[in-house]
Amino acid sequence: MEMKLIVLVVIVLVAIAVAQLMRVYELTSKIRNRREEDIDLRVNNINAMMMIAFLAVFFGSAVYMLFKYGNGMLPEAASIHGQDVDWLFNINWVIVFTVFFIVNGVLFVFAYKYAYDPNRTAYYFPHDNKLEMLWTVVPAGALAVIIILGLMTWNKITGKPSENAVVVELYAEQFNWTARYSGDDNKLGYADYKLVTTWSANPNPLGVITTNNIEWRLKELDSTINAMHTDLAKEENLEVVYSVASLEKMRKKVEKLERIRERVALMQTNYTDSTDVIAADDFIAKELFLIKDQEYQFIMRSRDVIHSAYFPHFRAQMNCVPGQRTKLKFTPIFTTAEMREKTGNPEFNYILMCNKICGESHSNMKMSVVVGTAEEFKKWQEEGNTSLVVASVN
Ligand SMILES: [Cu+2]
Repeated sequence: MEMKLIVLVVIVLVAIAVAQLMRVYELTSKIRNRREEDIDLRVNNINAMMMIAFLAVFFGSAVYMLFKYGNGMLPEAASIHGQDVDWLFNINWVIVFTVFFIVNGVLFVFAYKYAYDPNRTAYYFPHDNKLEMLWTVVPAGALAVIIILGLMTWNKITGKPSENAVVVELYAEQFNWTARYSGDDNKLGYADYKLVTTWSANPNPLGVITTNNIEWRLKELDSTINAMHTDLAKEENLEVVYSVASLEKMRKKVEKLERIRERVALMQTNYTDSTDVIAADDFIAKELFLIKDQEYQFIMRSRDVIHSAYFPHFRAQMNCVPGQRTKLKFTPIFTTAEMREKTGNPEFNYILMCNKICGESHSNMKMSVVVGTAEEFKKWQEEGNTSLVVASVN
């Protein structure tokens, strides 16, 4: 604390000293009958030279960093559209660096070249329509090219998938991912957050809709609602005393659960055994196994807050929003083994990360991703890495 105070006092005193020095300088200038902007030629030329010196250091360090870090930290893109994204990035870099070197070069060279010279007067140049047109149209054209190319690539990522695309759901929650494969029918069973339960009797963490899950959810809701009514009845009989606040909270919660129960009961009349069939072959996994050269259509859902599914090596990212289904597609083109060879890193693994700060363990929200052949996928499945979503039905 004391140290901080001393530092603060020193800073304030230095500021006052600098202000006073400037004041002294101004006063002496006045006495010598010189204006503030009157600088002798020698100092002026030193300043001009410094412009060139600065430019050399500035460009030198930019080029140095370009070579040292320019390659980026990600290996070659491992998806079809990922290669397009990298190409687009490179085009942007070419434009950005060209403009950067031209504009800054001209800025500092001119500052040097046109430094004050007592034998030269300024050229009067108020306006030029051609010049105005040129520096409006050229940047606008360059931006249009960047935007149109970007939109074309974006549509490739988010557009309609081909008929061969395999549908996989990525379910995000604080703080993990679950992958749900759509199975042989390539159709994901319906899901509804109102059916989400981790009740041990019949867990349904993804809220998948089946007649059985609806039945179990109703049982769970009934049991919770009844228990709460029992508690409220005890309070009415003066067996227990709750604070006004907690009583209000309990009443609100019961009302909410009853509303949910009503809607779940409605689902029971709307859904028949045919919905069970769609969900019956869905299977989930805590690791994402993808087949090389197979197109995938990912459907993202979130249970709680906004997350973001980020596959750095496939150059793919999409937000996962509660109450919404967001989509993204890509085709992996290198297996994990091939990528290990490419990167020269035998430990290399693909990864899915959360790219929205979603809570305290956000940084742990990852899922390992493996790319292999169709045979390897089958083997992976047989090794028991997956489980049916409706396994607990029977
Ligand atoms: Cu997250």
